[in-house]
Amino acid sequence: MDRNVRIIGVPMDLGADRRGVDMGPSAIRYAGLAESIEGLGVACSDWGDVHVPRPEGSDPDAGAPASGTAKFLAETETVCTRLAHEVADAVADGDFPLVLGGDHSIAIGTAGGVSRDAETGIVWFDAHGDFNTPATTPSGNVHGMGLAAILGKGPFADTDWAPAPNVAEENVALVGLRSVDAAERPNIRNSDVTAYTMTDIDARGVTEVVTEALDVATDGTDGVHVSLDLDWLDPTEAPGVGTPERGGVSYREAHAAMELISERAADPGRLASMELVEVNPILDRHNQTAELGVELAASALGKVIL
Ligand code: Z70
Ligand code: MN
Ligand code: MN
Ligand code: MN
Repeated sequence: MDRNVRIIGVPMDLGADRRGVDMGPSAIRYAGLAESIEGLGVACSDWGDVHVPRPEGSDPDAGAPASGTAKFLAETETVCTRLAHEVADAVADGDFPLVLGGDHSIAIGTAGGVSRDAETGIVWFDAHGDFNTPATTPSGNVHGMGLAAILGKGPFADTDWAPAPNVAEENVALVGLRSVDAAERPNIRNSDVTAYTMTDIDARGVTEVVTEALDVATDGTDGVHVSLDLDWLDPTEAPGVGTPERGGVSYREAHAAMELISERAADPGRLASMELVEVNPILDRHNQTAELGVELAASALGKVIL
C-alpha cells in the first residue's frame, strides 16, 4: 500500500434483521487491525466511528419508498451521506479509506464517497447478490439492496444519495454468489454487472475468477473498491456473520483473492478503497471472524508470506 490507511468505523445494524453487526468495528479493531497494518510498514490512523442513530429512537418506515419496503431508509440515507463525506475527505487528503461495518448497506456510502471524483470499479465479494430493490426484497432489509442502490436501480434512481456518482455497471463484478432470491435473480441477470457464482469458482478456481473480476473492475477506471462481506467465506472459517451460508470459499482461497488484489493494485492508486462488513461478534467464536477480517485486509494491503 502506497498511501496512509485511514480506518473509518460504521457501527450500523439498521439494514439487517439480526442485531450485533453494530459491534463489528470494535471487534475488528480489537483483533489488531491498526497494529497489523503498521506491521506492513504502512502508516495507519483510526478516525473513529461515523455516528449511527439507535433503532429504538427511529421509525423503520420513515423514508419508505412510495411502493415496496426498505426498513430504516431515512437513517440509512443519513449514515451513508456522512460516510460518503468521510471517505471522499480521506481520498482528497491522499489517504486510503478502510471502512469497517456494520451491515452491508454502508457500502452505499463508501461507494458514493470513493467515486465522487474518480471512475471506480467494484469487486463485491459476497454469498448474496445484494441486488434486491424495495419491490423485490423478501425481508425489507437494505443490506440486501446495497449494490442495486449504488447502481441506481428502482426507486434508488430518484434519490441524490444512493447511486454512486462514477460507478458504471460494466465495471462491477460480484464474486462468490450462492444465495440469490427468486425475484432478485432477474435484477442481476438483466444488469450489466458480471456475476461469478460459487459454481464458477468450483469450475475455474478462485485465481482465474478473481483475475477476471479485476479485469472487469479495472477496465477504463481510475481505481477499484473492494467490498468484502465476510459471509463470502464458508461459515466454518467465518461463523460470526449475520447470515451464514454453507459452501463459501476456504481460508486459503480468500487469502489468494486478497493477494491478487494486492498485486494488481500495485500501480499507485489502483486499489481505491476497501470495506469489511457483516462481522457479528455475538455469533462469532472467540473473535475468529474479526481476526480473519484483519488477516484478509493485511493480504489485500500487501502482506506476503516470504
Ligand atoms: C436476502 C435479502 C443478505 C447479507 C443477507 C439476504 C441479503 N437476499 N445480505 N446477508 N449480507 O433479505 O435481501
Ligand atoms: Mn469534511
Ligand atoms: Mn452483502
Ligand atoms: Mn452477504
